[in-house]
Amino acid sequence: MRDTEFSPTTVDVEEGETIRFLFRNTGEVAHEAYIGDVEAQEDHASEMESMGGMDHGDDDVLVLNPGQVGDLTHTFERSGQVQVGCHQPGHFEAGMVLDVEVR
Ligand SMILES: [Cu+2]
Repeated sequence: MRDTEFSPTTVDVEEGETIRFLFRNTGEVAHEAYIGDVEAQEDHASEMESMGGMDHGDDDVLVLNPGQVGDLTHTFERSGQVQVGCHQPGHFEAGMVLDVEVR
């Protein structure tokens, strides 16, 4: 995670594959990683707004402060487009998204 992008910005996975994503926040502000399809990203964005930037009780989300390291494990059940988005205010809109192509 950088301010404000993921590196890399795309990754290919196989349908049915379980991936452990390792994140390191090398930026100077907090960043988030939320795994979901495009619709889920929109739902999560409005959830974040209504909850004042907090999201609890979701397994597929991680927030890292500058310098922190963390991981998320996710199984990609279906082929298609999935995204890992950062929904700290303005980041997703600025293009802070990792596109996951499930083949
Ligand atoms: Cu961010």
